[in-house]
Amino acid sequence: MEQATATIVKPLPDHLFRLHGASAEMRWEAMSGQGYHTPIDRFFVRNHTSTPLIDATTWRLRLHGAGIRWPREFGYDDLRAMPSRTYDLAIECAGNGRRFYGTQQHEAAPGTQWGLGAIGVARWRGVPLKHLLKQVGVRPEAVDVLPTGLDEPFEDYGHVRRPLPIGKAMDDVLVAYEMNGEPLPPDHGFPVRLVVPGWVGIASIKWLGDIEVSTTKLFTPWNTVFYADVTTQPVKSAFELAWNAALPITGPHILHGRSWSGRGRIVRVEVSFDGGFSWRAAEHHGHHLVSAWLPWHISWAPRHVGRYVLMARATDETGATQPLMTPRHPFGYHFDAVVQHPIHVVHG
Ligand SMILES: Nc1nc2c(c(=O)[nH]1)N[C@H]1C(S)=C(S)[C@@H](COP(=O)(O)O)O[C@H]1N2
Ligand SMILES: [Mo]
Repeated sequence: MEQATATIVKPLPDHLFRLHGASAEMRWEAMSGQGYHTPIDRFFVRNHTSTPLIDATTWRLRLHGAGIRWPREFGYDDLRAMPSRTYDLAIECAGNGRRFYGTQQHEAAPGTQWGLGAIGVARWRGVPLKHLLKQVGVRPEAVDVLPTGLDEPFEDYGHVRRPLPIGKAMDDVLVAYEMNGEPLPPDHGFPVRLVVPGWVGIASIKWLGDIEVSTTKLFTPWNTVFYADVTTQPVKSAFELAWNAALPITGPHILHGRSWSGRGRIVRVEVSFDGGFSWRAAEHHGHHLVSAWLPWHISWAPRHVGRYVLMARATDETGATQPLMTPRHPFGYHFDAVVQHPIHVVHG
């Protein structure tokens, strides 16, 4: 587990992160007292290999393939000189919550044992991908758009790359060079990454170097072996509390949390303090955005000291509600069940 420090550039202090091999998970208590966005110093990192250090002055983004008319390269300054857009968007790993297949459902799934901290919301600024694609003359026969990362090849699978259908690429995908008002940090894709709203994190390719536009369906290990058949992210919720947090009996407490869905706005959040027997509506505050998250809070006066299990359940505008159990998934993606969050109420 020490390995992550060598493959990730930014500091990973223990109070902000849990390390998982080459990746680092945000501790949810690190969002407590924070604003809408996840600060860069606590945004999770998921690396297949390690963070490359790229020189923006020599870096080029190459657009090519049978699906475009005028193949060309863009430099960093070319992109920065184009009209930009700024969006608040979540990036979430498909495997976020995987640990709970084992701990809650007694059927552990293989892979990184993320709790709920493989998500972050940032303010991303960049050039809409459709804007770049229009400049290179997308042909009507274009089918897939394949972004490739400049990080080291992953095992025998080659560079990290995953095709996007042309419809999504021409819709709301951003070619981002800024995160929370700063140039992208090395760990999050400097100089340029994709941000693909609502989709699994693997779609948001970091350290972008190459985009192929094809006229046939494309296949890479990242849409056949890994992350096959996963696109949008389901509904989830988390409390801004440590696992096994201790709360004094002297209440009432205002408990904070956030809920999100890759499929639409969150419309309702309910919380249970009694194992799912009764549920109370949480209050929403702040933004109510698509493809980001909804912060909420609820007041609670515990009656006795001892162990409690907190549960939060959200519903999005498509009507999808978090179930109590997620069907088994061979790779442990898309855990959307209500998470049972243990806490202790102690003498104040
Ligand atoms: N080039 C490249 N892009 C990548 C990855 C990677 O390892 N290499 N990891 C992907 C995965 S699985 C996720 S969940 C997100 C994580 O983004 P973050 O590290 O900025 O949080 O980046 C995606 N883009
Ligand atoms: Mo991921």
